[in-house]
Amino acid sequence: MLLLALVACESFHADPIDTGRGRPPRPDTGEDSGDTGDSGAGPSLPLVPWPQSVTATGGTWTIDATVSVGAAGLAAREGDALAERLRASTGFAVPIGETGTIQLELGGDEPPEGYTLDVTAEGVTVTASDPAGLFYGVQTLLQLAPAAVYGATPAADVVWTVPTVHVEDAPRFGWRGVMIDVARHFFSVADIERQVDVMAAHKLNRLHLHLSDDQGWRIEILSWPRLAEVGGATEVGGGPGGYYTQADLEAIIAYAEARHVTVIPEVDFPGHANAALSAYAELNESGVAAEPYTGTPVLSTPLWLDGPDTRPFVADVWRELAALAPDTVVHIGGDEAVGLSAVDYADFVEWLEHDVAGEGSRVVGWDEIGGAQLSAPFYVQYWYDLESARDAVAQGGRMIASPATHTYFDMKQSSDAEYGQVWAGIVTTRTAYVWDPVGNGLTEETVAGVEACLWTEFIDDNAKMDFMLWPRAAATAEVGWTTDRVWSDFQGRLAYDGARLTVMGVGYAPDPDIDWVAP
Ligand code: TNX
Repeated sequence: MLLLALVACESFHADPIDTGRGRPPRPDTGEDSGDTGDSGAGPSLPLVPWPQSVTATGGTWTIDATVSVGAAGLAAREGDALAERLRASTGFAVPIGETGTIQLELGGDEPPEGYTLDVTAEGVTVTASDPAGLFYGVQTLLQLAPAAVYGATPAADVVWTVPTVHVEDAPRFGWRGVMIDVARHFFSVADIERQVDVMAAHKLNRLHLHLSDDQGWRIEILSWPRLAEVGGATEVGGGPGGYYTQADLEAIIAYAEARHVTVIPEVDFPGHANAALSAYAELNESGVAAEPYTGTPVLSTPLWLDGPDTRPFVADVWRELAALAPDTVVHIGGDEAVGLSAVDYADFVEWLEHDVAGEGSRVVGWDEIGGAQLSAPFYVQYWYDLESARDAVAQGGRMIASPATHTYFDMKQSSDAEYGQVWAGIVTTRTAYVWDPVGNGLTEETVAGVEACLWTEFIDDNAKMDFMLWPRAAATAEVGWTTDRVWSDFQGRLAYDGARLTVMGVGYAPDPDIDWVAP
């Protein structure tokens, strides 16, 4: 079964550029949902993702020069971030102390990441049981304010009116991710942190970095320095590539963590290993280092599994990577190991999961890992082969839903788009929104969440990254957060998200389904 999936991948990837041929339609995990037609009612409030429960109470509160933030103890970090945002955009002093006109309180009984937000004519209270909940309450408050609140410098002539509301909110899923492939094209620390800001404003909380592939190796490994030095020195198209030092990755992790985004690093083995093979001759059966690969079609050169240095090498890489991200899940890759037998593939994945990662450590693997014998806890990331993903879930894994047909944002958004893939179809904002990760035997409990994936064979700068990620990742954010969804309602609210994205400097794709609002 695994082999069949690999064969299907290989034949498909033999012709990956925009033909749309040769690809069997893949099942989604669930039925279409979130589309009950046009409700006719415009959005009451411009919130994305939509909270679980919102009551508009009909009044207004205004942020003015008297605004202050109250936040103590563990809430202080969230308070500081809010005060900083308000200072930057409004120019007000925004003092922070124990009490303020915006009060952030821990100690509520809200679920994890949940919050209660009250905006009254007098001021604002956010309560939560954890700092992430406070952070999300603050994000909702910011979305209720004029979009200029996201500005980097004080906006003149803005009346900072906020509607009064009572919001009770918590996410449907704990895993609301975006994957960025920094291997096919390299993106700097600043480029990544910029996307983290936009993600966090949409309550997305996982940043999965695809750090190695055939075309490049992007993370410094001290015990195997040529990986970064040689494997990192190229990318698709033959550009200079680049890599993160370990300090760089630690900086990204800290930046993201301050915004309640957990970084999930991935080194992709046993397939997609050409960059590693180009850095070290001894990892090749021929004894000669592989030629660097800079093409766009998926190559997926596998590791030489019988090589005497191969497993020690993989174990070293794993150890260093896991040490960089000590409290989180590490992604072991495992996709498209073209040319390996199902037995050899399973043997490698089992060794990596059992012997290297070790009991109790949480790993994620692409859906092909369902062909191995795995031990929970682990996650399986469904992108293509639902049967294999289900095999993994049957072994106690939880699923991260990334069906290519709805979450692969390297797909074109219209047939006349200048660049992008089409093998999983045209993925419009509506396509990214109208699906559900639960269904077809997968329950709310077995699904950990959702992840949007940005493969970068055709994406080589920030303008393209913005255009491909936004607004589609906002749709993913709502799929991951909101239980009851209605496309026509989202359409209306997303229009206002356009104003926010513009203020944040994000060049989003102006999907013609949306009546975009200017800031
Ligand atoms: C499949 S998804 C891949 C990637 C490609 C992508 C292009 C997955 C686990 N493998 O290597 O970049 O398709 O759409």
